[in-house]
Amino acid sequence: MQYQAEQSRGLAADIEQAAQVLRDADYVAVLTGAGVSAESGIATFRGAGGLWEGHRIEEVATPHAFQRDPTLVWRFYNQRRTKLCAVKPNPGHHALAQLEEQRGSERFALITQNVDGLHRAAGSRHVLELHGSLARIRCSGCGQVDERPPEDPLPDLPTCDECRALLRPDIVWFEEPLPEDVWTEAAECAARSDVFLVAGTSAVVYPAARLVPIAKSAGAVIVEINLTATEASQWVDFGLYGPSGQILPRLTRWRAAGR
Ligand code: BV8
Ligand code: ZN
Repeated sequence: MQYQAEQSRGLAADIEQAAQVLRDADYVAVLTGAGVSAESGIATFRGAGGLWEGHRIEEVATPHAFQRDPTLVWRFYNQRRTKLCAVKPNPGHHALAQLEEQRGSERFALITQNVDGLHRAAGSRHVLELHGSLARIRCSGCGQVDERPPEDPLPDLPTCDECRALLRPDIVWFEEPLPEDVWTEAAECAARSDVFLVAGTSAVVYPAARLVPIAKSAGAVIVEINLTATEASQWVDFGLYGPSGQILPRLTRWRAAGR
């Protein structure tokens, strides 16, 4: 227990120090990944030994997969949309929404790799969704994008009302470019941050993972919140290791005595 106590005393002191740096920051940017939704019950990508809800990524999350077997891909995405109906934001999502509330969205940016919409559901407003959203679909013919909340069931092969072409999830698959405007804004926010939080991501997917060195080389203090060290850890100043649903509320709510 002694070591455990020491470890938690170390963590408490690290959270306190990081929270002070965060409170004094001019501009804060945050990059989140699947780990911040884990405590809401959503499977992460690499937790299951490379299988994702029983599928290999190449089978369900690339343009070729969609060309090869659109029914399989839609079954996979409809299954994830259905799961979203039963999950809700956890204290980590709420902590980041409150941080934006406290700081104002002109001094804060939330950049997420997640497609589950839980940051918006928790009240975050300035959210840059690098990889799209399960709540939107896009026509593979005319490009029309529509909100289709996960509560709206979609058939196995939904088609466009305008041009009859096959609809696809408005998601960035592997080997597809990120939306230019979203990526550009995310890189600008990282480059102007003086504190950059990186939470719940293994930092293996590019170009999202590049936001950490972009922030670092612009002089930001990097704070990692994760269960373990990651590919981003080489740039980290404060490593806060534990569940993000417990650490983020402590990090954003901490107040020095008398303040
Ligand atoms: C691009 C949508 C170029 C899908 C996603 C060959 C050809 C082309 C490109 C490539 C190539 N080889 C490699 C690449 C680049 C590729 C890439 O990076 N591959 C990786 C796998 C090596 N990138 C791309 O393809 C990107 N596009 O490069 O285009 C281009 C340019 C011009 C023209 C044409 C092409 C597109 C990448 C986007 C892919 N789409 N999502 C969907 O969701 O359905 S990415 C997918 O991975 C999710 O968005 C996910 O968020 C993201 C990253 O994963 P993480 O979020 O980090 O999740 P992971 O499970 O890995 O980790 C979870 C972490 O949480 C862990 O660290 C764990 O410890 C922690 N954790 C768990 N529980 C908790 C916790 N932490 C705290 N608390 C907890 N409770
Ligand atoms: Zn269309």
